[in-house]
Amino acid sequence: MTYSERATKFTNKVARELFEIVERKKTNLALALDVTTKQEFLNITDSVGPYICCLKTHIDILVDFDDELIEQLKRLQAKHSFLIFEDRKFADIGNTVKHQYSQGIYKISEWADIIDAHSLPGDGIVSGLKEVGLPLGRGLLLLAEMSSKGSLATGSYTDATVEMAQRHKDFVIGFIAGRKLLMNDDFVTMTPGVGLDVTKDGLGQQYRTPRDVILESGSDIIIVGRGIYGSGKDVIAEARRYRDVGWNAYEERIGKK
Ligand code: UP6
Repeated sequence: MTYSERATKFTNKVARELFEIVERKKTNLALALDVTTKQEFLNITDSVGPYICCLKTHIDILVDFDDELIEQLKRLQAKHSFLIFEDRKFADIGNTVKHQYSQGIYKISEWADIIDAHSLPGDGIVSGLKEVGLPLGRGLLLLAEMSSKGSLATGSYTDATVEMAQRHKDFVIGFIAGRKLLMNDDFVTMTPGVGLDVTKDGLGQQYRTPRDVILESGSDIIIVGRGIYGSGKDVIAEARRYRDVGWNAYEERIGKK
């Protein structure tokens, strides 16, 4: 199915919006922006904004975070039209994650369209996040697999994560995983660990190509970080390159190429 056909199937508003943006901007690229200063964060977001459907943040790595940053980020979101995914990887009991999601310095629920969580603690983590996020129209991804070497999220852990998602279809929009995990098209699959030039970093990250991820493995969205903004890279040229390779792989998958 095409992204726009998929969009109509979702009951969750964020999942629908994500695929509508993908189809409108013709990009299945999410940028993983792991920089540590506001200036770099905003500059790169503004440059790459036209080529992405989603901006993935680790807001807690910014050394100079303040509330103004969130206002500036929202302005860039309105300018370029992308969803914001805070990659917080929640992993605690329901009552704790509820506070981590809505309180503290970052007040993630106020600005992040999408968040993610480990399934490790059991269903309570989803229920806790859902109490905060569902009334706000947000969506949750469960980490069913990880891209790093030696990841323990495999086999029965992955299967149980898929079952957990199916029990919470109103709020869980999909998975962080290396491949499409269910034959039906009810969930979004987003895949990190994507790169065209290198196969690993020095700390356990493993890279696959957009073609492998989208065409061979049936994922929906490629998440690319250092492949775009790594040292010496032209961020706009790289973003266009990943957008093009990702989109071509999709067109090939649906038989348009
Ligand atoms: N990420 C992974 N692998 C996972 C889950 N999340 O790499 O299984 C996240 C990292 C980082 C991004 O936290 O933000 O995706 C990958 O960045 P990179 O392309 O620079 O390696």
